[in-house]
Amino acid sequence: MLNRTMVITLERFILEQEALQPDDRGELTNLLYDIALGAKLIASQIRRAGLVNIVGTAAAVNVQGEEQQKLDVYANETLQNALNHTGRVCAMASEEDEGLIPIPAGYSPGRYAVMFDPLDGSSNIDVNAPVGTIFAITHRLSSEGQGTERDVLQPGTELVAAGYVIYGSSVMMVYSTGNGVHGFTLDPTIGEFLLSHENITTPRTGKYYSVNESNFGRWSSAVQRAVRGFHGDDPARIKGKNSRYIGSLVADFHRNLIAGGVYLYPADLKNVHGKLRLLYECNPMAFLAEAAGGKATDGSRRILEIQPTSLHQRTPLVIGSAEDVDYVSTVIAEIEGRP
Ligand code: FDP
Repeated sequence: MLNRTMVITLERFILEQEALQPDDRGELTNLLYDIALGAKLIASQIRRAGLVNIVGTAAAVNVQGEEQQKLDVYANETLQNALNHTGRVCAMASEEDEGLIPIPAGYSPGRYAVMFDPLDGSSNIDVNAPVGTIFAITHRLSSEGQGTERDVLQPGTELVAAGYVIYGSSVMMVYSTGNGVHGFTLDPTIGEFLLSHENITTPRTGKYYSVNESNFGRWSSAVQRAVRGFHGDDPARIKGKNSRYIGSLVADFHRNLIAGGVYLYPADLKNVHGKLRLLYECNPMAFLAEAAGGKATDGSRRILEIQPTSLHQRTPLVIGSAEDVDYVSTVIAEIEGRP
C-alpha cells in the first residue's frame, strides 16, 4: 500500500545518490547540503525583501561595473559563510568578487572548488520577479593547501555537480551530479527541500524561445536569421515558437528546461563576447541542460568544452532543447560559410 506520509528530502535523496558515487566519501553530499542551507537563508531574506528596507542598491559597484543590490551582497556573504568553514572546499569564486575567495585562516581547505553566481537576475529584485542562485563544483587539481585559480579554471566537462535555486512563486533547488537532473521544492512550513521533480528531461524541441530582442539590430546577420526561424520564417526546417523572456537566466532556463525551448544570449555590438559568465552561469546551466538531454553551445562550440582562461570570462550562450540549439548552430554555420 502507498505510504502517504513518505516524503523524500534533499538530504535523503543525495545520500541515496551518493551510493552511486562511492569515491566521494559523503563530502559531495554534505557540500550540496551546505549550498541548500545557504539557499534557504537567502530565500528567507528575499521573502522579507519589501518589509525590511533591504531592497535597493548597496551603493557599491561589483567587478562587472554593475550596481550591486543589497541582496546580492547578502547572498554572496551567505554562500561563502555556508561553505568556507566546512573543510570540504579549497577555494570559491563568485560572480561578485574579482579574485579567488580563499578559505579563512583557521579552517582547513578541502577537496572541492565551488563557483557561484549568488543572485542571478538581480535587476529583477525590485519588481518582485524571480531570481536565482547558480553553482558549480569541481574536484581540486592542486594537491593541498589553499586552492588556486587552476582549480576553478577547468572546462565544464570536469564539473562533478552543478545546479541552481530559483526563488519564484515557490523556491526550488535543481541539481545534477551528472546522473539525472532532480528538482526539490522548499516546503516553508518545515524548512526542507522535498523531491518534487525526479529525473527531469527536457523535450527534444520546445514551445518557447527566450532572448532579449531589443538587441536584434546589434546581432550578426546569422543570429538574426536563426531568431527569424523561431518567429516562423523558416517553416520547412523549424516550427515558429512563442516568445518568453523574463531577463532572469535561472527563471528563463527553468521554464524552458521543463516545457522545452531555447534561451539565447548571443554576442552583440555592445557585448562582443556575449554577456553571461562562463564559470558562474554558462557552465553550470550547460551541465544541467546536457544531463537533462538538451544542449548548450556558444553558437558553434559546446560550452562544456571551452577552456576558461579567466575568472570573469564571458561567452555567448545558446541553451535548451537539443533540436532548437542545433538549429541555431546550423543556421550560423551556413551563413558564416562553415561546414
Ligand atoms: P542580471 O543582469 O539582472 O543579473 O547575468 C545576468 C542577467 O541578469 C541574466 O540573469 C539575464 O538573463 C540577463 O542578464 C538579462 O540581460 P538583459 O537585461 O541584457 O536582457
